[in-house]
Amino acid sequence: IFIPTMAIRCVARRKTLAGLKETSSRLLRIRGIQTFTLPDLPYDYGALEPAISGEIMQIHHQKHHQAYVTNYNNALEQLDQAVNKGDASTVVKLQSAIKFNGGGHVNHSIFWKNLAPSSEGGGEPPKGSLGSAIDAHFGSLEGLVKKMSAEGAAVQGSGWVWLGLDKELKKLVVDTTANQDPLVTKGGSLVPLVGIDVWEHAYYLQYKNVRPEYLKNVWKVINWKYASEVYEKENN
Ligand code: MN3
Repeated sequence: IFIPTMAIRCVARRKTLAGLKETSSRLLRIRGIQTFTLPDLPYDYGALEPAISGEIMQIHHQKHHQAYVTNYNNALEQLDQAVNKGDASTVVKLQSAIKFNGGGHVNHSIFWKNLAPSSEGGGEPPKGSLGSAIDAHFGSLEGLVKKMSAEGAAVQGSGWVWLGLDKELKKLVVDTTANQDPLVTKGGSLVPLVGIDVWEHAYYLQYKNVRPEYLKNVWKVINWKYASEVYEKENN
């Protein structure tokens, strides 16, 4: 009599557990976690040559950026589960992976738009209000390029150098960030106009350890038209 009762209890408990699992996964599907996808490049991998090689662009986009997207989505899925379980400690633990991989996705999505083949206007100096603002803040475009190249070369380890607009102060700023920190980590009113990736993976295959040489050539494919559009939209 004892043994069958145990067996029935076990089956009943298993059913309840299975039921719970099913319910929670259905809830997850209903809530539908928003995932991110790798954006297409607006040009061919080889289109930025000779400034940036096709090999660098392909690996940078398909491997590096894809890894940030994949790891960001994984971290967000884990965050969703931790929040649902009320696991406060795991929620906090996930923050660094979210900042790093989410920042990597945000920054690279901007970076691809900051570049353009010279046949499509890459390297052509900015006109209009951004051009005037650059002259007013940095003396000339040459002055800005010199400043950003020097600050980008001086970033220790991996990071980014940025031209940004401070929306509150209505002025242009040059700043750097470490790792994959987006510009907004330096101030909530900062909007990125041009971000240059100074991680080794952005230049090493072509320029080896000579980061200043990469920073000299990258300006030949900077998309000032895109930066001008963002500036005109945000500077109001
Ligand atoms: Mn990169």
